[in-house]
Amino acid sequence: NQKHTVVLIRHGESQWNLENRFTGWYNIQLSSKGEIEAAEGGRLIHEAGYTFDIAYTSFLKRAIKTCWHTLEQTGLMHIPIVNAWQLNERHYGGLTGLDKQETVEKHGIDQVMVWRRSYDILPPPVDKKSEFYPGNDPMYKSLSPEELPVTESLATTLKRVLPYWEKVISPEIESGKNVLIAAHGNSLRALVKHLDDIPEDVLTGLNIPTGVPLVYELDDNMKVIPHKDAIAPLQGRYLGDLEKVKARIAGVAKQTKIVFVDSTP
Ligand code: DG2
Repeated sequence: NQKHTVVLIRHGESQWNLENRFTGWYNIQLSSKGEIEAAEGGRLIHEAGYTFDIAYTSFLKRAIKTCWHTLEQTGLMHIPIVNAWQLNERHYGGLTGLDKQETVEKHGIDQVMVWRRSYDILPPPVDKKSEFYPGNDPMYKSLSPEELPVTESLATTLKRVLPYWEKVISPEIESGKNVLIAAHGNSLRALVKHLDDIPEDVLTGLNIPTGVPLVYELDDNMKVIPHKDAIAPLQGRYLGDLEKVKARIAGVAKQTKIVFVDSTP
């Protein structure tokens, strides 16, 4: 069986990841640490000997910059880069810009975890007059009104990520091309739900770290060939020191900590 390779990478730490704010479609830049993480991710890919014919990324600069760093480190800055809004982060609706921990203090950890990790519950919508509504951003002028989100759950994110994977990216892989995808925490969670066939309740516990390459080998039927070093529920493998990767996964989960209120008088 012929093998295909696709490498996924979540962008390096963004300025709003650092400030712990809900980001979604907000076009924030990488933090200086994020720039380093992205370059480090690219270096790991290069050391592991992977190469690419084409790269896909979102419309958002944190993923685009990560894609550039990866291609720079792998000596592949000449290959085509396709920008797809369909790979954007899930739109965080009315939560965009809010501090994640302050939102826990205001609405409680259960509500915030529903907004962050439930499969199909939508965060409150963004006001269409807000700067955070993509319809007010010329960058999205080619999108039809139905394509412009006011909020998205993982399920609605999957409804744009999956058709893009199936119609555009997957045929390129099947034709023999090696593909890099530089995207986001939740657009990648949507994609690996499909690749690894992860049930909704298991997906809730899945966090993807910033700037760590995630490599998938696929057979001719585009089915994932499980790797022995994969961290469940994923079947693809992260590059780099697995203990460090696990610590970074835990860091994503810890962005919203449980708050214990001291009620002693
Ligand atoms: C984060 C993910 O997206 O946040 O939108 O805040 O990958 O673009 O930094 P990214 C955001 P969580 O779903 O982990 O809260």
